[in-house]
Amino acid sequence: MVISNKVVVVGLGYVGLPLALLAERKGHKVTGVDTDQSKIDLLKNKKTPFTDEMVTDFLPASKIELTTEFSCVKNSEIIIICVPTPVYENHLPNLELVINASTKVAEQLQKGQLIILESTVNPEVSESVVLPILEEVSGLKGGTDFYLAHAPERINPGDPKWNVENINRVVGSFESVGLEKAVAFYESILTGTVKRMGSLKEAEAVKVVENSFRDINIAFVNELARSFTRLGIDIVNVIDGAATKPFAFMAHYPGCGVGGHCIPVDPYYLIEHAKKKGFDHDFLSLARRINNDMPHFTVERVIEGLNDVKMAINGSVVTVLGVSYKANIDDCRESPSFEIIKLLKAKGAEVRIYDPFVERESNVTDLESALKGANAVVLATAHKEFKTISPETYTKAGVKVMVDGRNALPKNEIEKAGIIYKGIGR
Ligand code: SAJ
Repeated sequence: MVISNKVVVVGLGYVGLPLALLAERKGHKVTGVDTDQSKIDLLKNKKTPFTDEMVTDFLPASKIELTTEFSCVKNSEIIIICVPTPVYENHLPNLELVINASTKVAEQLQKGQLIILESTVNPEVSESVVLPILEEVSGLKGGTDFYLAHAPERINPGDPKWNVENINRVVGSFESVGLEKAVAFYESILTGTVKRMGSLKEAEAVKVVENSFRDINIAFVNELARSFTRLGIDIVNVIDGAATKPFAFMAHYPGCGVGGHCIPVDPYYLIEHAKKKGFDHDFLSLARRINNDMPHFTVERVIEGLNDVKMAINGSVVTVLGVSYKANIDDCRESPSFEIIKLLKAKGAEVRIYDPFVERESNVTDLESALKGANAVVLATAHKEFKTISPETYTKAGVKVMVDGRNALPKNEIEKAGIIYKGIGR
């Protein structure tokens, strides 16, 4: 059954924009709302402030309405909130954008409308923060006058295989009418499956659990990397070996740190929420500490490498290649590169920064000037361009030490070129 709804998507970032374009392609009448006028102007000119294949493919032909005004909510049927939920310095969840968006939507709320929150939040936010705002500001009753569901976003930036259309989703609500309306909407746009959860809290918990699962697994191999450095065992080879086991093992790989707007953030939502209920997630907190300490371990590797060539880090020129939090995208939120740069500078190094995807954070404009005269190089992001640099390029530039923060480079070839190689666990 083909359904066509009037849909408003609030927040046109990595999550909202691909979703808005997909809903349009599947026959819905879509309006995109964003409070950032410059982003709206950019999108009206068919440009996007970030890299995403689906957006690049479908934005040019799209006819979605684009506005900063929430008045469009009035005559819509489904409103989907996709605003960021970062953490404060103390890692507590920052719900300001969710609260602002919910309030603006509530001011326009009409009977019969369905609101779906896609932003990642800790359990209970939908029912204890969003629902009360919607009811108090609109004067309407949730579950009878309007409906609320939570469908945590699962966008994976830069993933060539999994996209907003084919990724399976979960949906939860506090009553069955809203749940079924939300399930019907997602089933009308997705080729992936849609799983009904038992409550708003269960749907919220799915997201923080799946990302905490990833964080603890990365922490596991990061701890192994530090241990195997002392044991003289190549952790990457060992993980690849373990990965030949066809069941009960899922490979994760050590690195110079864990960045992004999901993995290093979402576990804190669970940690802080459970703490308020009297439970301390010792294990999740330890995993966060292990992962947050990888930039420090990476800088230790720089110091060791320079020591091997009888140089001090103080006064050395160290080039950091990569600021994005993961390869071949321009997103540098929570990137470990920033901590690595800070630690290197604190040790007295002159730090050069080069990332072809993130010019605004680079202090050199090309690879040649990034490498020329550098004593040591840290590969912090495994961008395609960096993986094809020949060892000779480094030796010609005078580089003595290579710290491979993503274990992405040919260790033997680099060592054969007479450069000290330090990996993360190899
Ligand atoms: N990282 C490691 N070792 C690993 C995997 C990742 O150090 O084995 C680091 C990355 O370098 C990066 C950070 O962790 O700095 C996060 O990497 P990520 O691959 O998890 O990328 P994200 O943040 O884009 O995570 C998304 C998440 N998707 C959603 O939240 C919707 C996550 O749930 C996915 O598991 C992940 O993509 C994925 O599988 O690629």
